[in-house]
Amino acid sequence: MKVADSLTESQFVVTRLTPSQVGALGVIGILGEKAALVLDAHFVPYGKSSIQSLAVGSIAVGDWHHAMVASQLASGTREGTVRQSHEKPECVVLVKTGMTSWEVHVHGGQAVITSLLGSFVSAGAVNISWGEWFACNGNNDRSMFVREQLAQTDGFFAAQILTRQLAGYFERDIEQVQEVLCSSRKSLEKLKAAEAVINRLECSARIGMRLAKPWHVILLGPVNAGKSSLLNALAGYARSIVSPYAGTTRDVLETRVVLYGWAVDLIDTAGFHLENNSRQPASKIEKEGIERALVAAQSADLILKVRPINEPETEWFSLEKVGESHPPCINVGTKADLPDTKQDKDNSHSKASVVTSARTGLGLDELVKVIIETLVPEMKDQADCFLGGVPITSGDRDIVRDLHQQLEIYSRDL
Ligand SMILES: Nc1nc2c(ncn2[C@@H]2O[C@H](COP(=O)(O)OP(=O)(O)OP(=O)(O)O)[C@@H](O)[C@H]2O)c(=O)[nH]1
Ligand SMILES: [Mg+2]
Repeated sequence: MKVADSLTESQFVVTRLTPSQVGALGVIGILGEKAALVLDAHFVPYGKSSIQSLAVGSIAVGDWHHAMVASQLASGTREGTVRQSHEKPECVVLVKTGMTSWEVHVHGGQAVITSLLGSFVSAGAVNISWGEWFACNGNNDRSMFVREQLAQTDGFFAAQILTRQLAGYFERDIEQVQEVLCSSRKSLEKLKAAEAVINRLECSARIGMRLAKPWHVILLGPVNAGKSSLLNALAGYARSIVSPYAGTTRDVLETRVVLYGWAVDLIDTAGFHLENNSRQPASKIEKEGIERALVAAQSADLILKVRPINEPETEWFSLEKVGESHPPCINVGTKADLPDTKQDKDNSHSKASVVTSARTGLGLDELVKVIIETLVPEMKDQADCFLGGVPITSGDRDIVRDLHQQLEIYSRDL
């Protein structure tokens, strides 16, 4: 990585370039004349190479000794110092990225990265955020935004789309259209090619504008319908409490999963009781839970309306309760493994878009497929729309809108 043009050489800064969670690898960046002194005090390269002889762009592998710097820097002597640390050294890779800038690559444990950062800070370096580091690193606002989104995103597809934007796919698409508009020789063929690019960009904008935001999918249904069991089956672990007692779930409970490569927050809710059910009225706490479920449903992207298919159908809940413009809804039948206790089995099945069993796994793949097709219909309808540039900011969308208008004018002159 090239280091900050606008950070001056007299500055001495250090930053953690990898996410702050535990990861396989940790990378820290250091800039400043004093960096070499600190590195020399801690780092013992394998083989003959010393860090003084390293050329820009080359690497050295060696041991990092944690407890060295203070005494060496204080005495100002580097040569001939006996390395006295009793701690086990870490194997690190040192990269010289510029005349006074470096990266240290180490395993991703928290303690070792904190220790490395601390070594530079105690020698006078300022610990800056990775955002500040990249902002000074010749990155424009858009690429900073992409990097920030990449750090937040969970799903494979969102990460893939963002990585393509970092590689300049959007800019290339825009240049292609601008070339057509600026060319002195107009042609229908060029117009069609440019229109195809703009169509693709417009098609992908809805998703592009919310890549770091997971989808919210809420499960609503009567008590004991199997909502929590279904959520657990989709998540792959026992996230929600399941029991044969009606009214087990009381609160709104969110669980992050990745379905078909998209980050989804599944939201479990308190079950509805039949209205005027004197045998099983909802308690005060359950009523509060149901209220919360309805509020959460208003801002969800998708409702799963869950109902056990082995029981007689009752009109327990109407979507109008969520609001006039409620999110799209999928009817999900549950407990398909149980014997049918009612007459009209075919009718019951046909009313459910997807029939599932949390116990046997029946229908779960189909349900995931239907969920993603409903949330991201673009994947099915125009599969190539995420393969190139994707507008990810309102500024990007304005550029696309403006080019669309210019293409319309261009087409009138043909
Ligand atoms: N046989 C069978 N039983 C199921 C299935 N799904 C849920 N159950 C059972 O149905 C009962 C209720 O399941 P829950 O998942 O707690 O239902 P819920 O809709 O979350 O219930 P509340 O939280 O009370 O609203 C439990 O005894 C489950 O074991 C299924 O697919 N097959
Ligand atoms: Mg429940």
